[in-house]
Amino acid sequence: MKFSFLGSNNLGRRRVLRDGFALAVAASPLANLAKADESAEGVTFAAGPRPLVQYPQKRPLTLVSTRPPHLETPFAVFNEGPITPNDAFFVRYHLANFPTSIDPDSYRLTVKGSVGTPLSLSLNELKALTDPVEVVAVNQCSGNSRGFSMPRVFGAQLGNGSMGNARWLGVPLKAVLEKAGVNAAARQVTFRGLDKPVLASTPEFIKALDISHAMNGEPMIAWAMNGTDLPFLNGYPIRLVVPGYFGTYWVKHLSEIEVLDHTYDGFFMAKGYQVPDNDCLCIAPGTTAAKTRPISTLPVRSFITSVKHGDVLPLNQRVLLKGIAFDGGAGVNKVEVSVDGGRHWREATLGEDLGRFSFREWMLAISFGSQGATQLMVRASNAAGETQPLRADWNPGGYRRHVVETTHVTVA
Ligand SMILES: Nc1nc2c(c(=O)[nH]1)N[C@H]1C(S)=C(S)[C@@H](COP(=O)(O)O)O[C@H]1N2
Ligand SMILES: [Mo]
Repeated sequence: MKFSFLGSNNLGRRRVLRDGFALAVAASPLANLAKADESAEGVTFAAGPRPLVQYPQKRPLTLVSTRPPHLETPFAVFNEGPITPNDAFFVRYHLANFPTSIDPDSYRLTVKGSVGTPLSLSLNELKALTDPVEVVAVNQCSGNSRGFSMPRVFGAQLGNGSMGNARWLGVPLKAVLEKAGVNAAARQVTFRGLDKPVLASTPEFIKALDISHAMNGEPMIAWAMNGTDLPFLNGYPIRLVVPGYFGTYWVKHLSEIEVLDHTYDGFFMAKGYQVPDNDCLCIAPGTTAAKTRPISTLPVRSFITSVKHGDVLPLNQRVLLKGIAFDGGAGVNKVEVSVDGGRHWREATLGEDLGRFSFREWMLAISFGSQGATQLMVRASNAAGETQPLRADWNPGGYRRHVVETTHVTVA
C-alpha cells in the first residue's frame, strides 16, 4: 500500500475520495455533481463570472469546462507564496475519457521504438532506476490568459490561473532512455498518457520532444509534487515534467514512451499548439503565418498578486506591492514596477531564488502621493536580456501571452 491514491495511508479517507472521484467523473453532466460555490472568481469575460467548483483532492477552483475538466487556480492563491499548493493547482485535459482510478501496483510505463531493449517498468522499478532528482518548475498552459487576447481568438477563454509552480520529484527522462538504449538513428521521443479520446475520430493526446532535449537531463518523470504523490488530476501516478517548456508537453498519467527515427507528425504536435515561426512568434491579427512551429519555452512574464483590478489604495501610506515573475529558464534577474501607468519605473526586490525554472517572488514598498485613478504595471527581465513588451502581440492560438500586465486601481 505504498503508492496510495491520496498519498496518505488513511484507507478510509482514500476510499471515500476515490469513490467520490469516480462518481464525479463517471456521471454526466459533471456540472451538476461538481459542487458549485457561492462565490465566484473575479475574472469576468463576456460569458460572465465563472463559478468555483470542487473536485476530489482540490479546493474550490475556477471552472473553465467540465468535460474534460479544465479548472483554473483562483488568482489570489499566487499571493500566498511562490509554491502553488497541490489542492489549488490548475487542471487541464484534452480528452474526456480519462482514467478515474489507477492501480499503482499494476501500473507500467513502457518504453519502445528505436531502442536496444524495450522496457515495461513498474513504479517501483522506475523509482529505483537512479537517484531521484528535484526541480522547482512552473507548469503554464500555452493558452493561459487567452481570454485577454485582442482581438479574441477561438479556444477556452482562460484567465491567468492556468499556471502553477511546484517542487517536482522524479527521475531524469534520460536515465529511462539510457536504460532502454537509444538507437543512433533516433530523432524524437513521444509521450502518451492513459487518457483516451471518446470518439475514434479524435486524435490521441501524444506529445514529442527532440531526442537531444529528451536526453539533456532536464525533462523528468515525476511521481511527487510538493512532497506528496501527484494529485490524481495532475497526472497520478507519474507525469512528464519539462522545465521551462509550456504545460502541453507535461504528459500526465504517462504510460508509453516511444523513440522515433523521424519527426512525429500527430495532431497535437503538427497541427495543435503551433505558433508563427518568426522572431516574435506573432502575426498581425487576421493574417496567416507563412510558417509555424510547435510552441516551446515560456517567455518572461510577471504579475502583481497583492493588488487586483478595482482595489482602492490609501494615499500617503506605505503599501507593499508583491507579485511573481518567471521565465523559461534563463532566470529572472530584474522586476520593475510602475505606479503611474508606465511613466516611471522602479526596481523591485527579488525574493528567494528557488531555481531558474521557478516563480520568483518580488516586492516593492510604495507610497501614492496623489489621489485618483492610476495603473500599476509590472515588467520582468531575464538573464538572457529578454523583457516583456508593453503592447500585447497576437497569434491565432492565443498562446504565450506575456505582455506587461496593468492593474487599474484608485488611490483615495
Ligand atoms: N495525459 C494528458 N496529459 C496532459 C494533458 C492531457 O490532456 N492529457 N494536457 C496537457 C496540457 S495542455 C497542460 S497545460 C498540462 C496541465 O497540467 P495540469 O493539469 O497538471 O495542471 O497537462 C498536459 N498534460
Ligand atoms: Mo495546456
